[in-house]
Amino acid sequence: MNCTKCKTRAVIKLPRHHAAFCKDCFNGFVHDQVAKAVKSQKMFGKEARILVAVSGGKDSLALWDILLKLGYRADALYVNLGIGSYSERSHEKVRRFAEAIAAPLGAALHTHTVEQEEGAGIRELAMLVHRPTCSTCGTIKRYQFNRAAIEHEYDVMATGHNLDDEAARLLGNVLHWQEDYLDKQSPSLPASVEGFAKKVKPLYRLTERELAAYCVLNKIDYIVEECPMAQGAKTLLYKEVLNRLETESPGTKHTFYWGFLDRSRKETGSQATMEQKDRTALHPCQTCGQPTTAEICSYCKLMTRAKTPSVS
Ligand code: Q46
Ligand code: ZN
Repeated sequence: MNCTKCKTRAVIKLPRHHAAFCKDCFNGFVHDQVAKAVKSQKMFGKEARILVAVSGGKDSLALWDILLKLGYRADALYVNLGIGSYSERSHEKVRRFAEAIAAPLGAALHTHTVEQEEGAGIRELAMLVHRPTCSTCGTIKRYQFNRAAIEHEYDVMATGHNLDDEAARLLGNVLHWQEDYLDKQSPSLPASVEGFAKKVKPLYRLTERELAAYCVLNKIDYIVEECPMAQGAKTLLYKEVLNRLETESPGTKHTFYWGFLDRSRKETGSQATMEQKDRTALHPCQTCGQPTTAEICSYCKLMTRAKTPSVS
């Protein structure tokens, strides 16, 4: 099997693109896909200061690497959730990447430690507030990423969501006809209100397999296992189903997700109005000042509940 572009020996085959690539041409392909995503979704310009949300997994570390290689000013934030040895190991991967690859390119790593800042690890906090671990985790991560982006004056926050993540999320939203979520499922969410960072997903054109290959070929050491709390999550089932369809019929995931993006772009008028409505309903939280639709934001409510001793 030879590289479709330069005809030397290929190291990876991409059936959905009817192509095979050698290492250099594959890196070029990955970088092109990210550059196209950034341009077509108007994510950020060359001068923007970007904050990448890193977890130690392949997607977020690949994203940080690609943005730096493309010449962007990208720092990162790692949130240590305090999930035993999983968090220790993922933190170590991020630290090593930051020291060996990011720092020499002038990029910095910020770290937020949940046990230190919120007083307990994510599982203990979830038990204290009687909520599922992942929803507690989502509230804390969203809050801390937005806060870090605003406090350190980043123009945009980037996450490592890939095509598999977005297609699985779309499938879940369609299966349950969650129209509100469908309206907000976009690779680029603007910051139309002060105190709310713009959010982008520059990897939405690349699959999990392509990002894993990018890390392996470029010797980016990442944590292979999923967060232990992800076990049994519906998203994993949707990904499995989409992978079966992809094997039978290459290109299914991108036709599904990009078709959705094309259709929602045609309705941008109504979508922009909805977003506007959503954002204008926001005002500063009375406790912390971050944007919220209620008087007190969900993070402050969560922290108040966690600190209030329960009466049994
Ligand atoms: S990190 Fe957090 Fe995920 Fe782990 S606790 Fe759940 S939400 S599974 S992306
Ligand atoms: Zn608040």
